[in-house]
Amino acid sequence: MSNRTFTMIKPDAMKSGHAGAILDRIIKEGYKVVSLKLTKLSAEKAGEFYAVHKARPFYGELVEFMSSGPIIAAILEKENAVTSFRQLIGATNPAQAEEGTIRKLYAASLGENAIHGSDSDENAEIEGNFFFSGLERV
Ligand code: 3AN
Repeated sequence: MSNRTFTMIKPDAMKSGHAGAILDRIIKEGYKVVSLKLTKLSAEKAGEFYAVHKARPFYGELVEFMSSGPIIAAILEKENAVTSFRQLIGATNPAQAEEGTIRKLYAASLGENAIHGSDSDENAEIEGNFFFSGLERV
């Protein structure tokens, strides 16, 4: 079990001005920020990041949305990080997310759901490597 996960604050939450509140919540929940950057994905890079979803009907929409504006990417550290962070962000569909979760508080829809959290230790590693070099980690 790894103690690191990867997250992105998505373009909808950046646009609605919730990035600060979301980062504050993450830190207050005890996650240590290992890496952090503000960036904007090209459609090509967003497509690469979500390549596992290529066959899904929402892939085009997802790539367009994720390249529509700036995002904040981060690697986070806490015991049992992947599982605990998925609980903190809540269900993929904010309508089904539990009260108090980040998606319940800040996400508007299934497609535009405010925040990403890796779904496995293996993907946390792959996704963190997608955005950050060794020099960009503390
Ligand atoms: P999660 O981000 O909760 O792990 P995944 O991996 O199933 O969810 O989906 C990746 C992203 O694709 C979601 N965060 C969401 O933005 C988008 N997505 C998933 N399902 C749909 C859908 N049915 N329609 C539109 N977008 C979707």
